[in-house]
Amino acid sequence: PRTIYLSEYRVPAFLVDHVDLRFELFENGARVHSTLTVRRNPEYPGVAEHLELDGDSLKLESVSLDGIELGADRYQDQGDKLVVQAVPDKFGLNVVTWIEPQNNTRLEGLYKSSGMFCTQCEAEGFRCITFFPDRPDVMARFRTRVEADREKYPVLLSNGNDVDRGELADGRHFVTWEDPFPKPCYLFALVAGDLVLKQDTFTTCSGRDIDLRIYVEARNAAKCDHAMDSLKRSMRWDEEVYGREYDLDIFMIVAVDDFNMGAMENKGLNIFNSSCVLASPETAADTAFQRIEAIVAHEYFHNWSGNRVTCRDWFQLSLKEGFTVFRDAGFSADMGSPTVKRIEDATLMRTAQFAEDAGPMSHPVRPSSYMEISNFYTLTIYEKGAEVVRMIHTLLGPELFRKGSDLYFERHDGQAVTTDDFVKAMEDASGRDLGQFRLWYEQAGTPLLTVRDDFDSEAGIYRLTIEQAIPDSPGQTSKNPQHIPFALGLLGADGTDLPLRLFADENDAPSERVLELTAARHEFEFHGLSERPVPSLVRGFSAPVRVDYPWTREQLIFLMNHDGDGFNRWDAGQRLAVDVIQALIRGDEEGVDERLVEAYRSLLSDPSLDQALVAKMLQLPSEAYLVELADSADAQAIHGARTRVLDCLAQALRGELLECYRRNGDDGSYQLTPEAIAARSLRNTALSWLLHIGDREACGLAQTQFQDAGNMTDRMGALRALVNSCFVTEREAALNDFYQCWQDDPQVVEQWFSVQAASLQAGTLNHIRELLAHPAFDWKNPNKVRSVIGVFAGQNLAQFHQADGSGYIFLAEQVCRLDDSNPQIAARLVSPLTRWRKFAEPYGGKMKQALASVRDKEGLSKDVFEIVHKSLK
Ligand code: B3K
Ligand code: ZN
Repeated sequence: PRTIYLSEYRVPAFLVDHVDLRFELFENGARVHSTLTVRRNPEYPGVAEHLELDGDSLKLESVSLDGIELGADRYQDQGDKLVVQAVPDKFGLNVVTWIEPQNNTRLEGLYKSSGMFCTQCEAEGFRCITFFPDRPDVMARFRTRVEADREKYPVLLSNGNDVDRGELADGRHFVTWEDPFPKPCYLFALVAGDLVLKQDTFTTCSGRDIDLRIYVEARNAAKCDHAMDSLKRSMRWDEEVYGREYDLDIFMIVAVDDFNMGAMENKGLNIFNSSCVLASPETAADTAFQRIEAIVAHEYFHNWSGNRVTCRDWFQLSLKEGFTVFRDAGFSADMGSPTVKRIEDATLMRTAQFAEDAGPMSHPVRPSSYMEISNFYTLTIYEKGAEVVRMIHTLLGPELFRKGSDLYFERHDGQAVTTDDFVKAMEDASGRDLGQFRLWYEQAGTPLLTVRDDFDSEAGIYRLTIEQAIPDSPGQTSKNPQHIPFALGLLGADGTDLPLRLFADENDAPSERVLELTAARHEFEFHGLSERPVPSLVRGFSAPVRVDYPWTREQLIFLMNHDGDGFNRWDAGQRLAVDVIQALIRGDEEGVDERLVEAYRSLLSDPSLDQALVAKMLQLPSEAYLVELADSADAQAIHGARTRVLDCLAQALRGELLECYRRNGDDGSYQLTPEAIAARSLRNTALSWLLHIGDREACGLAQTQFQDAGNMTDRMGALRALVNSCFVTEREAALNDFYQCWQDDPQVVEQWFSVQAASLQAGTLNHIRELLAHPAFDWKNPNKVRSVIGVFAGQNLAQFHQADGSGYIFLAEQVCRLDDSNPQIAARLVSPLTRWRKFAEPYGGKMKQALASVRDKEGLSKDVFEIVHKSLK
């Protein structure tokens, strides 16, 4: 496969002003009639004689230019390209193609999911529908006529407004849609199916009534309320916080079962993975409710950050994704607990994005090359991209940031632009120089900040030195220092924040500062201090960096109790737990430090603390995070040490846990407030810890909770605790019961698969093989594949990393199998193996072998090829 470089970017030779599409949908295929209004791009350097259109898996039926059918000598069908020779400056081009959606297992382009037709075009799926300049900087107005059997497909949808509909012969009908906004073809969408409609209205800030529609299969009709509420809240929030009003008269969401990712922001017609839109308290857990709210918002926000202003080329993907993730994070923070949201985002960054950034697929937020763009929908593009925007927000402050975003939307409305255009708008609106800051887009790798301090008690001066270093990454060495906002607080002995005086005579000094690091080494002095302070570093995770500072355990406990920054209180607890677990792994300590137990005891027994924060603080650092922190990870040792800490905490705090369980009992109502979510989280954490140590009484509590739960969070909490306990009969009974009860609901069955795939019981791999043979498992459905294979390989450290390599061989087999039908899913699934360098022997070597077996498969897709080859290099 060929590598594509950013440096090769050229403006398109031809522009398309208008696209007229007609889809004839049948059971054995679909005929696509496309008429393009084409003209030469005046900005194209040189003269292009031929028009080149992209295509993939198309059967070409005819080509006409200005109404005259062309003979085969006038064009070449090269499979991935249609070249039309010697075209005039302006012309109409009509192309008819035949495609087979019913056989499309890649789920890119037009395909079928549970009997309905649907599309996924981003990034390069439109070329699987018809020949077209499939690149985001070609923006056209689309008119789409969909024709299908009326009985089978009563609902026919596309982007924009429906402008015409009618009956056709043979029981067929059509609907015509027109989208007034020019858009790149990756935002095109079509749906045809037998769907029910949930409707609502939203009145915009300027008083326009928008028709909100969620289309789902009839059996899901009762599961749309949460998505609809989330949509209305997002629309209001975007008006209030960003001044962005919705622009069409209709906004549609369609739920489909077979979808490669979460959802897609097609103009006016968002298509969602069912699991990211459908929810009821009985069938979806709190995490699902929160995820749905965030994804509905994310896709909606794309209407401005992505659709009205789009990407010039796919190297600029983070322009829309990073910014939109930043926007949805702000929304979620405002809808719930900002501290908890920050903890969740930082956890994802530190656990998974840092790992990606230190691994073989490490790439900058704006990459400079790729083989398969689908592989670049990564944590770096999305989450690190959002952190980069967040740092701009921190450096500019909220008012100037808003000025910058207003300028960006105004200046680039209707255009396809670059991350640099975004930064430029921020600079122009604020007057700040973000020249060095741009390195965040260009350099890969996670900066490491080494922080050291000393206190001059005589002079009352506290000195902080901060050094930054950015590790080498594939294709990038000796990097330059980046511009890092470093939020700092200093705590006095009584636990309060001290004033941060940068000069001896500074009056009214603030108690928190954002220091701006720009050099490889900085030294800061804080004056007028009567005692050595305890530093609170990178408050709120003000930059996506690692911090090395020699905290003592006493200092960490002090910060856990007193830090004025909720995020850093949590962080101190994590660091303390990590320190204790690592000491056990190294064998430096025999038992679990009593101070950790006491710290957890205070968390559990003080109801005056913010319970949402406590619920997060009680979660021990994950195994994945411990792997990420290790130089050479011994998977079983990590699992063993973490388990020992859990055992010890649960044994020592049995009374407190039971009390916490009772105090946080279910009051029968299901609310999604931070308090209610925290209460459910606390009672289920208490339950799982108690079952972890085989507590009989807790087993009874879990069984009762499992039976009586009024919501899925509690039912699943009880099931998970039982599945990971030693109570064999009880756990088998609960699993069977659960399946009997929910077998007709695919999304609940997925949760049932996942809880088993994540099981800590020995022999889980054999059980996984049984699950793959279960009648409810479906190789063609990405959610099922993820819920079994993805969860096992990605979240079950101890069972996946078997010393004999059986987990790796298993994964390699499944990746090869999936690569033939759905390369995108195969490429995602292989990723745990790409971390082989991180693992100690015998793990690392055996992971590498498994990866090599994937590399040697015949007819490997471009998707998997790129990942496997880069990881073995
Ligand atoms: N933009 C889509 C992702 C498309 C992925 C294509 N492989 C969803 C989102 O980020 O909103
Ligand atoms: Zn997105």
